[in-house]
Amino acid sequence: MRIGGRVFEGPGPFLMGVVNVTPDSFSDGGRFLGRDAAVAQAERLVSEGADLVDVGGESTRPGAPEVPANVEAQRVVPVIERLRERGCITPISVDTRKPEVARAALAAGASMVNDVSGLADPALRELVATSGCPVVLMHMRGTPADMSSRAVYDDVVGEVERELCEALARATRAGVREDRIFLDPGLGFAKTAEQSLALLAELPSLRRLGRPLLVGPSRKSFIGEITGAGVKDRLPGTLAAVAACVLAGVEVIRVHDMAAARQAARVAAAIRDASSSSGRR
Ligand code: PMM
Repeated sequence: MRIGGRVFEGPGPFLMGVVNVTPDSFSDGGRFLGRDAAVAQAERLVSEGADLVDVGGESTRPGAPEVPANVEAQRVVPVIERLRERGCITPISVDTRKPEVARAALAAGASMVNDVSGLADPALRELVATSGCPVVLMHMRGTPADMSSRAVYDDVVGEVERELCEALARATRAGVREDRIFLDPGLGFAKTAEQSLALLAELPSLRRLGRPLLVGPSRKSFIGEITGAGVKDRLPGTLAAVAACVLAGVEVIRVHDMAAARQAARVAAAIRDASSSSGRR
């Protein structure tokens, strides 16, 4: 798959670094709200091995209020512009649910849309279809404001698979090319810790949908529920989840702590590749 100026080939894993230009993200809220701090963080992620940088201007933590499109665009667009001015050639995705924000970000130099609502907005579907940019369709139910009350499933893996399949069909009916789509089970979005763990355990079943997977386990609350660690202390748990993603064949993993995740992903990939090339049963 081509994203911006880069072709992503082979099993990966490719790592997407997170830059939240928000006052209130659960993982790093307020740390990178100023343009220069956000640009410096993006450049640090790239120097530590990020294959992609994901810039977002709206917190999607449970219960977060919606941010007006103009405020969100004012947060992300100057960061993307500045990164491009400074010669950043790493592809940038914009983490947004809103067509106005996506349009402005793509014009400023972003190459991909990462939508936690799975292109629920028809205007965003149309924009992605006409621009031809790659897109991440993530699974969620409801919105960040009400998703916690919607984490009710009989069979979380089967239902997430079916709802991602519906999102994929909606997107392609609107003209989005199927070969431009990544799918993401949305760990922690309308999922309890137990449900996120079931999805991580059964990632290979999402491969039946025939699209590359992107997964974001970094610092998520399921790690806190298992270990009791606060958000700032979840790196070891995050690395265990990164390794699980790699061994399950996930193509792109979204993380905050790039250098550590890069090392964990490299070792897990070496284990994965050693087992498939050993020839023993
Ligand atoms: N998680 C967050 C935000 N955006 N996008 C995708 N595709 N997948 C995710 O799991 C995801 C996301 C929430 O985490 P953050 O507040 O640290 O960005």
